[in-house]
Amino acid sequence: MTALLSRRIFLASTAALAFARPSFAATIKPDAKSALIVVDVQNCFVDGGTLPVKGGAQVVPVINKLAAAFENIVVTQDWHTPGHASFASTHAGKKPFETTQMPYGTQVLWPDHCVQGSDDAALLKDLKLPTAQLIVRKGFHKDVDSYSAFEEADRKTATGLAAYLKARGIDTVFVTGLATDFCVAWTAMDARKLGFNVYVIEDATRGIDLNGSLAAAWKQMTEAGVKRIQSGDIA
Ligand code: VGL
Ligand code: ZN
Repeated sequence: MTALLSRRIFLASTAALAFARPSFAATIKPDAKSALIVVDVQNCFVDGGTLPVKGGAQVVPVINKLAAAFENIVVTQDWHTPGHASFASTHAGKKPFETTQMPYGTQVLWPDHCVQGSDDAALLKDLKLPTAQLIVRKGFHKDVDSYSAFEEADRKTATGLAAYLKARGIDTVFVTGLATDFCVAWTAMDARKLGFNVYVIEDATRGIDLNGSLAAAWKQMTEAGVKRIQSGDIA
């Protein structure tokens, strides 16, 4: 073997070592039956918006990068009427972050947010998902909230997302976006209930954490079989 050739082999193997992933790091490769769900990455949920989630905008570069690994991408938007039932201002004497009883159960009351057609309800302009195929809007019935992208808070009215995904042969969803403990968690839990394999990509989400809601959401999701992963786990 010439000195030059052996040096080449040496360089090539060092390079291979440098780029090899440690064998214990499981990589997950989304396939044609997988969809990335990007929940509510809207102006309302970041600094300057009406219901800002701490660090909300930080999910954008993570999600933009993840998108390259997915053939199927669905985006959601919280899309409320003016005077929506989930707004504290709709209920006399109520303040944001208090609760009220609705026919469908306890409702957290929020500041007015994500009103249909407003700049506040627009997707973040830095979110770059040119290959996204569907935008699901939710929470547009004045008297019913919808944290989940699948089913409204009355637990009866479907958004149509499950039927869409099933019609397209999708069996696995990777949930990202805002907020971890509300719309992301409810979307992930409903996806499990509907029979999908479900991953939540933690570093592509941020939580509101109202009275311990973030830890509670992770506990519920984990118990329901939702897999908690990081963006680096995706090939
Ligand atoms: C959300 C509170 C109210 C969310 C939406 O996207 O997590 N949270 N509306
Ligand atoms: Zn909302």
